[in-house]
Amino acid sequence: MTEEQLIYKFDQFKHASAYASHKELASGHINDTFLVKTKEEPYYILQRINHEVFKDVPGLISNKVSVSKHIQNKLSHLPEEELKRSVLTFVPTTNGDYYYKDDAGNFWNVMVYINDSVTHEIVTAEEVAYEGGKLSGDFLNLTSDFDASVLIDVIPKFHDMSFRFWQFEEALKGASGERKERAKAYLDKVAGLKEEMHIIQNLKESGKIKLRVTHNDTKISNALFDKNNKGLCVIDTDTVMPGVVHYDFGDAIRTICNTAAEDETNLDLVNFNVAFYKAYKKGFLEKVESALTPLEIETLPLAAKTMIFIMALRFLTDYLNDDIYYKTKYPEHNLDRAKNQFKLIDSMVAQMKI
Ligand code: GN1
Ligand code: MG
Repeated sequence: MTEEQLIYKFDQFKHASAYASHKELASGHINDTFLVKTKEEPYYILQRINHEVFKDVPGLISNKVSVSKHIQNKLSHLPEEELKRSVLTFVPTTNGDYYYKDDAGNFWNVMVYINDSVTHEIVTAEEVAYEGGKLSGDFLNLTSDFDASVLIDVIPKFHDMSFRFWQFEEALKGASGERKERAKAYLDKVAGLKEEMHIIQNLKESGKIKLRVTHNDTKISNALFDKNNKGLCVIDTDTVMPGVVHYDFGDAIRTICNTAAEDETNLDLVNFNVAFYKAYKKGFLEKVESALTPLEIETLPLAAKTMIFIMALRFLTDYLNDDIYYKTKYPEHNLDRAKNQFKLIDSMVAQMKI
């Protein structure tokens, strides 16, 4: 895309001052994201939503805009500057929609950029784990009175274990001999964990744990911090939809407690940090404990194991499918991600005795 094309897309939205420059932010695996600097602040985030992955983009936009508005209302007592740093602000187009569909059929949306913020791909300070826990706990807390029935399922069965197993088994049937061979060492592991990895789903289906509004992609790089490690806001609310508390707790732990990046290939560097687990859990429960049942709290360690596993399974499935879902930088990238997550499970199990 040329700069001119990008500016054209950006100019469909009601931004406060003129375009100055942009750069791509390449950390997501699905969408294309750009930081757009304007002549004056605020700056903006321009994003192309991948409509191959997200089949109902207008529904997705409506989900995240209404959840943001709900949180803004709940935080309306805050001074304006603080409010703008505590929740995402979506920018409408000149016709008042919150997305623009271009002639090629791509969907775009714009958010106000939160200045002087940092993200962490890997956590190195316990305080970040604790603050991260407060952020995702507070997200659940602030959305606990949101009417989840108005939300669409942006990706049906997103964290549904049986569905992910079905996709894995289908991928295995169609995989090339070479990829199947390379994935072989992990097949027994997947089979061996199958029953345990369905426990949370079974509790959900039996109604023993309740559905609430969940973020569903709480990896730590989806949280903004200030320069003093204080949590500001959760971002990337594309997958906001009804879910269980375990999804948000588990996916955050998956990334916060990994001593390396999710695609680190030196597995000696991949270990589960128990101190960060405790710090995250403390922050999380401070914000949301009163809304949780004893059963939900009891099953949080299992949630962590389950969410690490589901990502391992999804990466492995995409590898077997010749990388049709996640962006990859080299041919074995998805397999490396899967190996990394399996190592993280081993390290967690060894230390937490789960
Ligand atoms: C994807 O695109 P990104 O990086 O926000 C994925 C998440 C995974 C994550 C792994 C819609 O998120 O479920 O946890 O990669 N999102 C979707 O890093 O599949
Ligand atoms: Mg995401």
